[in-house]
Amino acid sequence: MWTRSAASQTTPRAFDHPIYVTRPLLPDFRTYTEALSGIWERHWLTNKGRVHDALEQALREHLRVSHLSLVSSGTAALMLAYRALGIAGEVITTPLTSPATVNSVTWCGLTPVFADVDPERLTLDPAAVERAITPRTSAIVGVHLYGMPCQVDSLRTLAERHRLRLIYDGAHAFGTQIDGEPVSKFGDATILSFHATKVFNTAEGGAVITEDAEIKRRVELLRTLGIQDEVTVALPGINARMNELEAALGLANLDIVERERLARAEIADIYLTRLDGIEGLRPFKLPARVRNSHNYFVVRIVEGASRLSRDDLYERLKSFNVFARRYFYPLCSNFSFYRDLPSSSPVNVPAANRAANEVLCLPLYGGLGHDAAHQICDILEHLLGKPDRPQP
Ligand code: T4K
Repeated sequence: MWTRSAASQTTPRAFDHPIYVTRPLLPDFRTYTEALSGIWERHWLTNKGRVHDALEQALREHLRVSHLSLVSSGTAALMLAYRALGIAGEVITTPLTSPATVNSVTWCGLTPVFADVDPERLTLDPAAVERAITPRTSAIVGVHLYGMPCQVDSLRTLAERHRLRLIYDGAHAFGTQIDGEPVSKFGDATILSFHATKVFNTAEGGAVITEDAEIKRRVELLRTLGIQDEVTVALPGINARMNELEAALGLANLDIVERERLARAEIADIYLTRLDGIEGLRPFKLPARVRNSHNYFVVRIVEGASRLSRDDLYERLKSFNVFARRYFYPLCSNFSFYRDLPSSSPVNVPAANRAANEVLCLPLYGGLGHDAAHQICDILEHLLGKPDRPQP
């Protein structure tokens, strides 16, 4: 059991260097440069290179999915998925997400319609989705936010009943499983982001996953300008390719990603144990049946119940050199270019508005180390008060 350090009795010390919300996973430098030497020898840099294809295959096996197509980013993956599925008209989605989820809808000439989230899970509330369906609705885009899976059974039933396409933004859910089932098996397609800040990264990159061979075929045409062969352009595609340098980073990172996930799990355990009982601070926990991607460690600072507001805490942490993040504040429905949509009214999305004002992501990455995690807990105790629970 953790015994409180002497440091927490007085003002804890600040870090002597900035501690960010995350730090990209990187392989041993030599491992990466050795992979690069093959690329140099082959003089093959992009357009479905050998390393690219090897990474696709390795990820298919790692994630246990039928089809996985690498692309240049999670945002591109979303756009290609909407296009490949022939989505038109209105798309129901959550406002509590990265701008990528919603802006990609807009970039495809579609109209986002916001539905509220479940107040505890913070993923789309199926009842709110049902209320948002109109004759113009063609798809639902759910986000497995912070690795919390959407209510996949209810959303599937809803999508089938109303003949809607179902797409999941799994940018935070690399390797997430529900009862041992890969989360990317649900829906017509799932997208992943391999941005530097994701638990598995290729610096920039992403993927579209599907069980449907025709969707995969269309995604792969669309990611490469629609070019089928030298004289046939079959679809109005864009350039959303992943290059060999990124794919090589991915292959090397894939070897160490499970070790990283476990190291993050240990840090998450320290946070959970130490922060339990701090007044007004509620850790965001995934159900036991979910295998956690550990992309983020999220707490909610409950308005009125905590000694500091979420925003004051966020600022005070900076004075200790701790740079937590308020993902996803401001809420997408409050952006200047979305707030006039009828579905953006705070009355329509109250749980999302509340969460956007309460959520704080604490630093989480394997290299953070246990001592630093304890030091962050000391700082939080100092700022918010000691846990209200029996002391050892
Ligand atoms: N769907 C969802 C639900 C998403 O969250 C995202 C992306 C997407 C879709 C789209 O995927 P991509 O198209 O991006 O592949 C970051 C990422 O840029 C973004 O990928 C991510 N979500 C979002 C949640 O976070 P910022 O603005 O927070 O990034 P930044 O640069 O402030 O980085 C955060 C911290 O990480 C920094 O304070 C320091 C550290 N860092 C960052 C980078 C890039 C490093 O130490 N090294 C680095 O190279 O957006």
